[in-house]
Amino acid sequence: MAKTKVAFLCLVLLSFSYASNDYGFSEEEVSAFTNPYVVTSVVSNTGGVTVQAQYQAPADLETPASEQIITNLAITIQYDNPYRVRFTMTDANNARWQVPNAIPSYTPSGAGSFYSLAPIVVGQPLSIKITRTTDNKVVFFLNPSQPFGYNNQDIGFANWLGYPIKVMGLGERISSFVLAQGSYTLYARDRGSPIDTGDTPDSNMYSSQPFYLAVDNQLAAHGGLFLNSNAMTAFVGSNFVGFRTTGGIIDFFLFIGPQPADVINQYHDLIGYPTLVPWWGLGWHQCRYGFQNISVVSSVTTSYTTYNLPLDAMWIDIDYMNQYQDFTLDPVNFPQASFTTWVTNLKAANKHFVPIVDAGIAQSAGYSVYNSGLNPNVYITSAYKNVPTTGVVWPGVSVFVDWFNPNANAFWTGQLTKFNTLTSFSGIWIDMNEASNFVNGEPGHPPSQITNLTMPYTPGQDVNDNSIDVASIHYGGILEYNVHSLFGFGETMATYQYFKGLNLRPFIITRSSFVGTGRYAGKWTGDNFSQWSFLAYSITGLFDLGMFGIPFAGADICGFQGNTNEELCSRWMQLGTLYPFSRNHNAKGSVDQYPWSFGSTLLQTSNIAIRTKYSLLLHFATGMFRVSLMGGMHFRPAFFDYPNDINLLNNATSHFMLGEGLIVHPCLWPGVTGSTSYFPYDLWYDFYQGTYMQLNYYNSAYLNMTLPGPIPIHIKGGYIVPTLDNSNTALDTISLRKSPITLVVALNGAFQADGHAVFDDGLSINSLSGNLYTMINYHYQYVNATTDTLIIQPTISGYTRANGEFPYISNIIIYGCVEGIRNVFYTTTAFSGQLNPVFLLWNPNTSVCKIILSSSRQLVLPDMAGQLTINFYL
Ligand code: MIG
Repeated sequence: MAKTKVAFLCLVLLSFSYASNDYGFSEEEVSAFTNPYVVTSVVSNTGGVTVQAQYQAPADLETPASEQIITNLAITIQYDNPYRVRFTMTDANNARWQVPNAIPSYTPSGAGSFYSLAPIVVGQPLSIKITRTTDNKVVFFLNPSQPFGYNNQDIGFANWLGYPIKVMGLGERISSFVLAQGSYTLYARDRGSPIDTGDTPDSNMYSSQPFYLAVDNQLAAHGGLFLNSNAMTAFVGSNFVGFRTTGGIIDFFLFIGPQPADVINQYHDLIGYPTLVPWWGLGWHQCRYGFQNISVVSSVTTSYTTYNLPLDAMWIDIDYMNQYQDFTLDPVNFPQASFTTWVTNLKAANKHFVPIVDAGIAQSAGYSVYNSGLNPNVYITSAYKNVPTTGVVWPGVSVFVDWFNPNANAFWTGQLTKFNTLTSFSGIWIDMNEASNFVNGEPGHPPSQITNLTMPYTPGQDVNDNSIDVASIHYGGILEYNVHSLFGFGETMATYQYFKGLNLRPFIITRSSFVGTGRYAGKWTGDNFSQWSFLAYSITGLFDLGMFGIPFAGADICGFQGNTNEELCSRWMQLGTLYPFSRNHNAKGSVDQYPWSFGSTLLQTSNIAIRTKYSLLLHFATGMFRVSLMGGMHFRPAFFDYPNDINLLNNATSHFMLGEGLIVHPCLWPGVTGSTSYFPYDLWYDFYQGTYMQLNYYNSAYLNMTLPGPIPIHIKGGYIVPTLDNSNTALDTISLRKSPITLVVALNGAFQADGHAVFDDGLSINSLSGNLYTMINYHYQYVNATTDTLIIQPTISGYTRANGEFPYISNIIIYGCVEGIRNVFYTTTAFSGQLNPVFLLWNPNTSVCKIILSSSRQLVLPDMAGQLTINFYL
């Protein structure tokens, strides 16, 4: 490809973005950009198309030396399944870098009738078009009149839809949920939360997630994954999405849609469903950077009990380490004896310890961890000689494990095993795994032999910025240049192997991620700020991570960098306890932000918030289990549930869904005691009280948001949510599992409602694969004018409750109950009789019925073999 054209690629894509159907170029200009690859052969069959294409230099342009043109392209278009097409384009003559491990292997099943097959013509410039047949919309168009280039270190292409779209995804960054038109850098980098508006090309953060979701004006959606690990730019235009990468191949997956949630499911079908999360992981976590010593940690732990607040895990940051060396304890401030006493008590109180582990391994002669990685060598090799490449991180000069090395897993699991005997951890927090480097490249050397000066294209930043030398070499000769953004993914997979060896669900929180990370770990959003805007950005961050298949995610609650305040922290506790992963974390030197650090407003709000999460823990566990079973999202944009309601997309962070039945309206603003809030068109009831929401003409209602108080949650008519009574008293999720269950039944206009609950041991890694879970379906329906029925039906009964777990259903609360209930009968396969509730309450003003049972008249339900039917006589 000629220099002029290469230079134009970026410019052109950007310029095009500002004029939707009018490209803003004269005809001659457009034809000058014609795709220089001419098709030399096409073989089509039912599984796809195989194409050969050859570069033909446009006569008027010269080829600069820095561009190494790939002359012959081997192209396949594979009909993966009725909803997915895969395009691969690579050098027909030489092997190129391809991303391993990101997607599980699969057998293509061929096209259905939802998309057109791709016609390709010999002798023409390469052009591929795929149309969605349900609405005849183009969902992929490699437009021959638009820029396309395939050079060794500079590959560019775009999907030209030709109609306006809104684009989401393309992480990791801090941005609005719908991305502004512009260019976005994808490259793993340790950089704490710059705001990316699309014209700030070096605002890339910890992960590379080259997946997008696009929604058009008719609200039809398609998606794309550009499976490529090199540093790249993604271009978001008004009517196209383009990519320009610095290596690898074009491996692009198209998801046909047509609804946003369909696209997300189609994407998750490809990359694999997320790993199960341990029950305790869904509880409340406290962390801080800057714990001075184990006594401080211990007193924070004790304060949780003193203030009668639930807590499931205490985390310790790099403060515990000896000279910041992984897998060691500081003998002065975290001496082994006091540490062991603390962690023993912690575990006796049903709580867990999660330590940080950093990516850099100190290069220190007497450090046994470093030494054991030398023989056999597991480190990434220097570009200069056959020794480990080095960087500088917290412990000083450090080396980095090469996750491509076949000995790396054994080394890593060995270290974790030893470390567990030292610290009895239950989960691992992996930080700095971009991998971060405080200097550029190797100390004592120039940053790299591969730099902006040698690269024909630089995506936003020098690839060596805060990176180990990108010319460093991995096992088998793989260049760091190609796999830089895969470091965190590799570390995550190795850490997962450790937990798998114990048959435990992994509790791994990683900072860097790539396509496929969710199969192994959860993630937090990194170094946010204690600022109101970051409260809202956290919602965007979790939507993105959910789309990327990493649903177990959270942001640092109350904010990391800078000082929080009581009001912000109170709002953050309200919202953050509804993240799937709820952890309060703070930077060193910032004011304390524990629930008790300010005043009674924060303390009371924290108590309500954490206990609300615990009352919903079975709902969270069920929702997360279902995502692991079949993909999709639990914490998700309301727009995905109401894909015809553009208001929900335009104000995506004002509300979110927790599963199908609950909508949350967080308070994201200071000085506010309530807000007029928008609801999607449906029946909604206040989740706590059962009062029916009267919506105004604009589908809005005023929601009280006074502090201290609960976050507004509403349940949709037609849904049943199980809640846990012991959330009032429990101080951890282990005791919470002994809780009776209250069923909250919200009726729709037809007096119906449905829900689910999944029960398992909350710990085993094989609960899903081994069918060691019980799934209960709840179905409430109108039978006749005097009878309603609740059917409780186990669909899978693989889990036997441990003694005392989820002993019975204590209450059935019915919202939208327009008549009082006089009698309750129940029938099981073995028995039938009258149920004698302690109380049958009906409030005609709120239309709430409460059937209060007692332990002596218990309904022992969760793992029963047969169906249970409860008849309510009105
Ligand atoms: O260079 O371990 O994002 O959560 O507290 C900073 C100290 C290293 C960055 C993490 C942050 C953590 C901090 N770490």
